[in-house]
Amino acid sequence: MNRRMVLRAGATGAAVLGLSACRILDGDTSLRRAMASANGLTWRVQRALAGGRSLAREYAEADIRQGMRPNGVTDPDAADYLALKAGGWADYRLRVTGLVARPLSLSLADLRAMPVRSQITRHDCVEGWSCIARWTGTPLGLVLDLARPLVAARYAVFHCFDTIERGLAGEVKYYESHDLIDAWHPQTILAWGMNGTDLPVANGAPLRLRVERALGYKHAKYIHTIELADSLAGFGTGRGSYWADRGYDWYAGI
Ligand SMILES: Nc1nc2c(c(=O)[nH]1)N[C@H]1C(S)=C(S)[C@@H](COP(=O)(O)O)O[C@H]1N2
Ligand SMILES: [Mo]
Repeated sequence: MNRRMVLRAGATGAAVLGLSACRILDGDTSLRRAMASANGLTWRVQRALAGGRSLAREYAEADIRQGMRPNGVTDPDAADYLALKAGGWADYRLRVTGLVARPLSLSLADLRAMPVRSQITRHDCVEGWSCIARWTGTPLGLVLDLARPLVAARYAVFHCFDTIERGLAGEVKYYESHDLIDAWHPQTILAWGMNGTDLPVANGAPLRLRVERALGYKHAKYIHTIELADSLAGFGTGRGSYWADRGYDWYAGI
């Protein structure tokens, strides 16, 4: 691309961000198709250049200057979620299913007994705000090692308790997905702790994902199941996440 094309592409991007993003990306517009192909390109270029192992910046304790701002769903009202919450998460189980040799059902105690990773990172929401917080949890790669994904597995799909949308077609549950490079990335953790305490409900209790080189919406909160799959076609409308189904980038790398 020459300089003018880059500038024009940048201006288009800025205009899109300035508008209410969900609305303009509704439907199968040419803008949406252009953004989808740019997204695929970023994914491939990132993987080719960095190989997927480069780390997101980590910060010092003194950089945590405010509480972690909750966003999206902050208080799920699903009956199964409320029952587990009332029981102090004693009956909570994380299920790992799909294309795995050994399906898992892990309690929070099981997860906490595994090696722990703690990291201070910056969360960037597509709506234009950031927060630095300490996240503590179990590396996702270690959990997947236990489940032994089959060779056909290409994606990890995260199923969440919360209803993000209610409409004529019924309830829509939040879901997300990642490729297996991000799933095994050293900073990708299933977090059960935040800023030195148990993960609050507003921020995804009892278990939420941190995948530090991706935008905020890729960090699924309220996870109950991780499903290994060979394609994203069978989930939602097939683009890999609640927000990707509504026109946002699936990869959303930063
Ligand atoms: N299950 C679920 N996960 C979610 C969301 C949500 O609404 N439901 N919102 C996403 C968005 S847009 C952001 S910015 C972050 C917010 O995380 P926080 O509440 O800890 O700030 O969670 C992401 N993960
Ligand atoms: Mo977000």
